[in-house]
This record gives sequence, structure tokens and C-alpha cells, in this order.
Amino acid sequence: MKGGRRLTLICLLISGLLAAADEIRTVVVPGNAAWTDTGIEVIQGQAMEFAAQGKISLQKGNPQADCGPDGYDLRTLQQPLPDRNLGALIGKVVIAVTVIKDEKTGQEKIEEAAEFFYIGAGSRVEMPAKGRLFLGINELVIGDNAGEFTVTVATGRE
Ligand SMILES: [Ca+2]
Repeated sequence: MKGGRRLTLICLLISGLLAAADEIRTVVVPGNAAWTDTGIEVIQGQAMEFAAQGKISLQKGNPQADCGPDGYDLRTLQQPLPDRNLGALIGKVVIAVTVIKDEKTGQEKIEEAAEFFYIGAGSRVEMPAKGRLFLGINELVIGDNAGEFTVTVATGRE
């Protein structure tokens, strides 16, 4: 009887370790992409752990414009999170995407409901909403950027 219980416990431990390993993902975040889809669906309150490495340039060819995942020591109003360093690694959870069609012109406009949050080089963040997790750069003018961050994303456990 005692041996049987121990075997059950070992099986639970092994399956727990396998599940934990499955929930770690490495995502490459290019400096010149507005947002990168992690492919991960999250729920509100779920803790996610991020560890980022690498270097991007906020202006290709300008050696003064390089920064790591903590960003460049500069803040402007023209960035997704104005109170955080320019170029820092940030995240968003996309809650809903609505396509609105203009009856007159026939043009489609995409409206997105999303929650933004700061990540930087390393942090643990409780997801602000249920939805799809994206990673990005805290800058709006991304077309002239270069380089990439490599981000390890892990689902935090209770
Ligand atoms: Ca730029």
C-alpha cells in the first residue's frame, strides 16, 4: 500500500515537471516590428515571467541609439508607455479585435482593445486581462530600427 502511494506521487511530480517545461517559450522580438505575437493565450491575473536579452538600435546607423530590453534613458509622449524608457521591451494583451466597415467608402478599419504593460530586461507580470499576449518595443517610429530581443516567456506557477 505504502509503495503504491509513493509511485503515484512520483508520477505526479514527473507530469508536473513536464507541464512546467512545456510552458516555457522563447520569442524573438525584432526591433523594427510594432508587435510580435507570442502565440500564448493568457487569462486575467495569470503570472507570466519574462527574461529578455539582446540589443536593438532605435535608429539604424546611429551608434548612440542602441539599447537593451530596459530601453534608452529617454521618455517622450510619442510612445505606447510614455512613463517608461524609450525602446524598452513591453507587452500587451489583446482582448478583442473589431473590424469596422465604412458604409460609404467600403474601407475597413481595425479597432483593437488591449491592455499594455512594462517588461524590461526581466520581470514577473500579472496579466491585466484575458486574451492573446504580444511583445513589442516602447517606441512608435520602429521602421528605422534594427536588432532584436530574445525573450524567454514562462507561465508563473502558484
Ligand atoms: Ca526608431
